[in-house]
Amino acid sequence: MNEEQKLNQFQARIDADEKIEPRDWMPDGYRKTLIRQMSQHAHSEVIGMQPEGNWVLRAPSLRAKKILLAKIQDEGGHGLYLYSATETLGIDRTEMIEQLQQGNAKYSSVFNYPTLNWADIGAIGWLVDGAAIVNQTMLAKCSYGPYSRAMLRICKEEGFHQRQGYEIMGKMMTGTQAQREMAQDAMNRWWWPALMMFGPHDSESAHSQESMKWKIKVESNDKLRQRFVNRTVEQAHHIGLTVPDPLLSYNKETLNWSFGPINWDEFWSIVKGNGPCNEQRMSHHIKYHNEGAWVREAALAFEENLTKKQTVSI
Ligand code: FAQ
Repeated sequence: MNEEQKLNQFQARIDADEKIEPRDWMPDGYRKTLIRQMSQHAHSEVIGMQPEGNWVLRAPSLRAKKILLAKIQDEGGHGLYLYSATETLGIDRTEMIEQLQQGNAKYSSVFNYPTLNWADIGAIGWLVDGAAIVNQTMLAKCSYGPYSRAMLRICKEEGFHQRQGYEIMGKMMTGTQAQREMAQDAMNRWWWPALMMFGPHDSESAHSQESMKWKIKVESNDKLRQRFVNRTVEQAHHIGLTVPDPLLSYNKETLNWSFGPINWDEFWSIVKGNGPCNEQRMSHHIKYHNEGAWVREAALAFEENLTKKQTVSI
C-alpha cells in the first residue's frame, strides 16, 4: 500500500471506532500528538503530587492524613501507567523526563499555584480532580488503546479523590466562621485555575481539530469546561459556597451556567513558566530525581542480573 492508502485505511479504522494498538501502522503526526499529550499528562500527575505533599505532615487528623497519603500515591501511580502507556509509542521514559526538566514538555498549569491552607486540599480534590475526571472520562473513549485503557482505571481512582475533596469542603462549611471563610477563600483561588485546566477556547486551540479527527480527543475543550461548570456550580451551592464569578447565571434555554471571561493572560504566563510556583515545582522535581538515581541504578542492575541468570539457565 502507498502512503495515501495507508492513511485512508487508518482514518477508516478511526471512523469505525476501532482502537489503534502499539504495533499497528499509524501516521507520524498521530504518534507525535499522542506522545506530546500523554507524556504531558504523565508529568501533570507526578508534578501534581507536590502541592498536596505540602500538607501531609499538617493534616488535621490521622484519618485525613491516611486519605491524603493514599491519594498522593494514586497520583504517582497514574503517572507510572501513563509513562508506560507512552512508552508503547517508542519513546523512553528517560527522554520524557529530560524533556520536562529542560522545559520542552509542559504539565498542567493548575499545579503552579500554592496550597496555603487545609481547605486548599479540599479544593484540589473537589475542583482539580473533578475537572480531571470530566476530561479523562472523555479520554477513556480515545482511539489509542493503551491510553484509553489507562484512563478507565485512572477515572475510578479520581472519583474517590473528588469525593474526598468535596467531603473536606462540606465539613469546613459546617464548621466555625473561620473554617467557612477558609473554604470560601480556597474556592476563590482554585475556581478559575480549574477552568483553565481544559485549555484554550476551541477557536484558539492549536491541536483540537487534528486531535478530534483522529479521536485522540472526542470532545472539545469548551464543551468539557461547560460540563464541569454545570456540575460543579450545583455542588458549590449545595454546601453554601459562592462561585467567585459575578457574571455567573443560569441560562434556561441552553440549560447551561454561563460564566465570565477567563484570564488567558494569567494562563499563558503560567504556561510559559512565570506562575507563583513554576520554579519551585521544577527544582523540586530535579532535586529528587537526582537523589533517586541510585534507586534506578539498583533496579537496572537487578534486572541485568536476572536476565544473565535466565540466560544461563536456558
Ligand atoms: N496547562 O491545542 P490545545 C490531574 C497547552 S491530571 C498547560 O488545546 P491539546 C490529576 C497545550 O499543551 C491534569 N498547558 O492542546 C491530578 C498546547 O501546548 P503544546 C492534566 C496547557 O493538547 C489531580 C497549547 O496549550 N490532564 O489533574 C493546558 O489539544 C490532582 C494549546 O492547547 C491532562 O493532561 C494546561 N491546562 O488540549 C493530579 C489531560 N491546556 O503541547 C494531582 C490530558 C493546554 O503544543 C492532583 N491532556 N495547554 O506545547 C489533554 O486532554 C489536552 O492536552 C488538553 C489540551 C485538554 C489539556
